[in-house]
Amino acid sequence: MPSLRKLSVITLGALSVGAAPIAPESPIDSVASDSPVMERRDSASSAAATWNGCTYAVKGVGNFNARLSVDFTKTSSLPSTLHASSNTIGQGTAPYSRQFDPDNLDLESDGLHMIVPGGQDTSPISSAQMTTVWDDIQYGSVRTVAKASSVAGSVHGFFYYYDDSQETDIEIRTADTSQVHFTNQVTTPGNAETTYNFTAPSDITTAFHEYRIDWVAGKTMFYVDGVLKKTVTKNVPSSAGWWMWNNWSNGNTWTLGPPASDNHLVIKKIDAYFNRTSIASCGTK
Ligand SMILES: *[C@@H]1O[C@H](CO)[C@@H](O)[C@H](O)[C@H]1NC(C)=O
Ligand SMILES: *[C@@H]1O[C@H](CO)[C@@H](O)[C@H](O)[C@H]1NC(C)=O
Ligand SMILES: CC(=O)N[C@H]1CO[C@H](CO)[C@@H](O)[C@@H]1O
Repeated sequence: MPSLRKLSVITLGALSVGAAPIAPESPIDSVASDSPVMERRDSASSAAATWNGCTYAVKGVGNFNARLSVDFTKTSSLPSTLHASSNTIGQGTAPYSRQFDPDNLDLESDGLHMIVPGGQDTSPISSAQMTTVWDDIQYGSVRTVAKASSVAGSVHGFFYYYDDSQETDIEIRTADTSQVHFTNQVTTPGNAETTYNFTAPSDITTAFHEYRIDWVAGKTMFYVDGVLKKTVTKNVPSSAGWWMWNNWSNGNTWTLGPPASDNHLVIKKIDAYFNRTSIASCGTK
C-alpha cells in the first residue's frame, strides 16, 4: 500500500507558480545506467512551453502569462494556487445532490487521489473537486496526467468553468471507460452543446495518460497523450473563470452510480499555462 499523506488544506505550501520550468518529461520512466533493460515507458506527453522573457510560448498555439505546474508525487500539500472545494450542488432533476469534501483529496505516493467514497446512498454524495485560486483565466493550455478509476459510477472532469454556459470539458465516465468526452457547453440557451467522443486508451484505468485542453480565442483543442484529437470552434467560452478538476456522482444517467466501492481518480501532474486577465503586461517566470 502506498503511504497515505493526508492533505492539509489549511497549511498551503507554496509551489512552483513562477518557479523555474521543469524540463519536459523524459519518455522513459527510469533507465538504470548499467542495465540493458528499459523500464516501462510513460505515455507520450506534451512538450513544456518555452519562456521567452515575457510569456510562455506554446508552439503553434500562443503565449500565456502564468504557469501552474505541480507534480503530486513530489509535494506534501496542495499548492497555494489550488483550492479544495467544499460547496454543495443541488440535485436538480438527479437522484442526489453532491457535496465536495476536501477530505476526499489524499496525497499518496503515486499522486493526488480524488475520491468518491463507495457505498453512499443518501444525499449529498460526498465527492471531490479542486479549482485554481485564480478566477481570471481567459485562455490556457492545461495538461493533466491522470489515471481513471475502474469503479463505475462517477465522472472525472478536467475543465474550464465560469458558469454553465461558459465551460469546456474533458470528461471520463467511469461507467464506460472506453470513451473520453470533449465538450464545449452551450453558450447560448436553446442551442445544442458541442460534444465529441473518442476511443479511450485501452489501459485508461491502469496507466497514467495526459489529457490536455488548449483554449484560445475562438477555439478549443483537445489532446490525449500529446496527440490533437479534436478542434472545436462552436460554443467556445469567452469569459474569464477558473480551471477545475473533479470526481463526482449524482446518480443521474451521465454519472450513473453512486459507486459501490471507493472510486479514485489519481492525478500525477498538472502543467498549465494560463492567460490571466489581471496580468497587464509580462508575466513572471
Ligand atoms: C495572452 O495575452 C497576451 C498579452 O495580452 C497576448 O499577447 C497573447 O496573444 C494572449 N494569448 C492568447 C493565447 O490569446
Ligand atoms: C458517446 O458516449 C455516450 C455516453 O457514454 C454514449 O451513449 C454514445 O453511444 C457514445 N457515442 C459513440 C459514437 O460512441
Ligand atoms: C466536467 C464536469 O464534470 N463538469 C461538471 C462538474 O461538476 C461541476 C460542479 O459540480 C459542474 O458544474 C460541471 O458541469
